[in-house]
Amino acid sequence: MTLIWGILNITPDSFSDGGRYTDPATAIAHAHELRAQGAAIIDVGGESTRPGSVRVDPAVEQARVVPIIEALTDAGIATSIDTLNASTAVAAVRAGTRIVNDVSGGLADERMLPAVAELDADIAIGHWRGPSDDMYARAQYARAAREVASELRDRVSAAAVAGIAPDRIIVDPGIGFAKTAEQNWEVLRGTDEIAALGHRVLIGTSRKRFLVDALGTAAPDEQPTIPRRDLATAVTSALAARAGAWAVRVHDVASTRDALAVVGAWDGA
Ligand code: PMM
Repeated sequence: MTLIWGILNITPDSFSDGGRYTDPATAIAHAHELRAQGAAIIDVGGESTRPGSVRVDPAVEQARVVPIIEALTDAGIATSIDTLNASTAVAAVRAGTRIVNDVSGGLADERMLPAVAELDADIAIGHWRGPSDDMYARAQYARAAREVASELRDRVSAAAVAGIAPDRIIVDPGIGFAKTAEQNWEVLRGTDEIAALGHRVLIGTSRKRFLVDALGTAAPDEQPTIPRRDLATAVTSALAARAGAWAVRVHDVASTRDALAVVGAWDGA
């Protein structure tokens, strides 16, 4: 059964939920809600990676995430830490997190992989070609799924060289990171090539721009609203589950939980 990671962005500027959970009590309440809806892991982030976002001081990032992780750990809720910074990964694991989610796969901070090797933690390695502020300039592929798998393999090797055990590694094709809409679909279509790396596969499509492009507009003046993005997310998450994803990372846990339940019924699980 594919697991659900519920997103908790404690940032003023994430693209779909920026500013909603900057108050700790609100953030903790939202995590409990995501958990009750079926999230196995709450993915806590204190720095936005949205296109064009600017970097945050790691001290600011840690001040945002550490108290939340401590509170969720005390409440028995499993978390991951969505960060590019080794120092934040270390602080989060000390506060109780068991999974480091680095969308750059250790490329943004050269201390990340050696730091994780020292910790009692898993790592999700994302496919990444450079910082968010100019990542679309790097969206050049001849065969997107194959190149993403091959570049992920390089990062998995780097993690192994740093001393991270293979069964600690999760791979993520980084949907939306240095990829055009068509390239995102091509990578999703090639999920089996990512799974062939032999690690657990995590996929995050939630509310991303390429879904809006696929939906189009129903009426000339109709904007792609959050509920429409969440429906598209539930469908892509169900398809990712069929393609072998170990987990999907989403904002709206309830809709994806229902979609995964339908997949399970179809499969006779
Ligand atoms: N996408 C975002 C942030 N973190 N982590 C993983 N592992 N995979 C992703 O695709 C991913 C991520 C950007 O989305 P957000 O701003 O809505 O959190």
